Amino acid sequence: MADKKLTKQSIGVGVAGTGFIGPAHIEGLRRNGIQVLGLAEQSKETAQQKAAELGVPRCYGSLDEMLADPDIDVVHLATPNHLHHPHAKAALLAGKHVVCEKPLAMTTAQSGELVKLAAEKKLVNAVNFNIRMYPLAQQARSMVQSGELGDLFIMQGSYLQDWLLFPTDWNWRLEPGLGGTLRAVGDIGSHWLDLLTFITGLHVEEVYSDFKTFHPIRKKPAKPLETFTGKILTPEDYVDQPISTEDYATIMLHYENGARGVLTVSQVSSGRKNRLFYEINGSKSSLGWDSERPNELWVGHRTAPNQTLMKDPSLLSPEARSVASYPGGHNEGFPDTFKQLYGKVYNYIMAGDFSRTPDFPTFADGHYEMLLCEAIERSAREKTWVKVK
Ligand code: SOE
Repeated sequence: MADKKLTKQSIGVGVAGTGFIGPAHIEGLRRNGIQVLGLAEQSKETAQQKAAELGVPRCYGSLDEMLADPDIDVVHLATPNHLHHPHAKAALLAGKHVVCEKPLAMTTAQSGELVKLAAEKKLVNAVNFNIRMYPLAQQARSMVQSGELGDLFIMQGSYLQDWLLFPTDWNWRLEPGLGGTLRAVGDIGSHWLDLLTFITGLHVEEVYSDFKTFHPIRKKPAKPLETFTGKILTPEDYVDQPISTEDYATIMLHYENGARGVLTVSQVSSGRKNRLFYEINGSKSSLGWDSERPNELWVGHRTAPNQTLMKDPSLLSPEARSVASYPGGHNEGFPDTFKQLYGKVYNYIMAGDFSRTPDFPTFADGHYEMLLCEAIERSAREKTWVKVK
């Protein structure tokens, strides 16, 4: 692979996992002019069926089969969480660049190992923190970094969903063996925490968290379900399943500059489909953003009227403009963030200079998120402030 000149025409991309998020990876790649060569599933039959549905030329009945294909240069891991570490490790050892879904691993020992291995192998590594790629997330970062907000005082907000509201709602993420011992925090809280660190450049020093599992027993359907599809199932053939992971969390955050934060995360908030909200208050002004209205950024002032900045490339910083493909009034949303993320990752891969600082989230960011989540989980258990390692 080292000698092969990687271009959009020649690069070989393989995607493992075709549930809710694998097809979003495939669409994001194709919108960059990058063709997906193959996809891997748990069995050859499923892989064949999904490859036919998604128009992907090659299919593999296992990750190992995909890794053995010399034409595959980059591997996307869109599999359940417990497979991220073994699959990313195997892909790096096979000399492939890796784009992995979050969380990067099940433990910090595993995520730390992946950071080290990727550096040793000099391979490109990315974690799918796609929310950074909304144009107005990049704009918020530019505004904070250029000092428009002044000193940062307070970061607060929430990430709320309702797809696990009913005790009959089921998904693999509810099983710690597959999803990890953190659920709402690992799945969606991690996006909020990553976004706020991306925008502000500040890391969290210590945390205090409170968790609640409103449904300690859920009804598990007999057949496996893809994410979000449980809402349209008829409730039949369920079995009782004890639940140990959190439906809800509120986390107090002490950031490194003395800024304070508080985040509420829930997967049981009716009406909130997939809403990440944040507000940042600084000594000069404030910013607020809601992922369900992603093309509007609220700017709060004390001595002037508040503003709403609508996404319009002509009004954005160069960084934000680089991830806005359409003129003002032409809304960009969730699928566009995948396109923008892979645009950056593949430009970096094809440019071939891996000494350059990546302009996308890497395994190091995925590992930091794991350290933070570990502290959050410990705090909820021990009911005390916990320092992030
Ligand atoms: C499910 O909760 C999920 O698909 C997350 O895994 C994603 O990261 C988020 O974007 C939407 O919700």
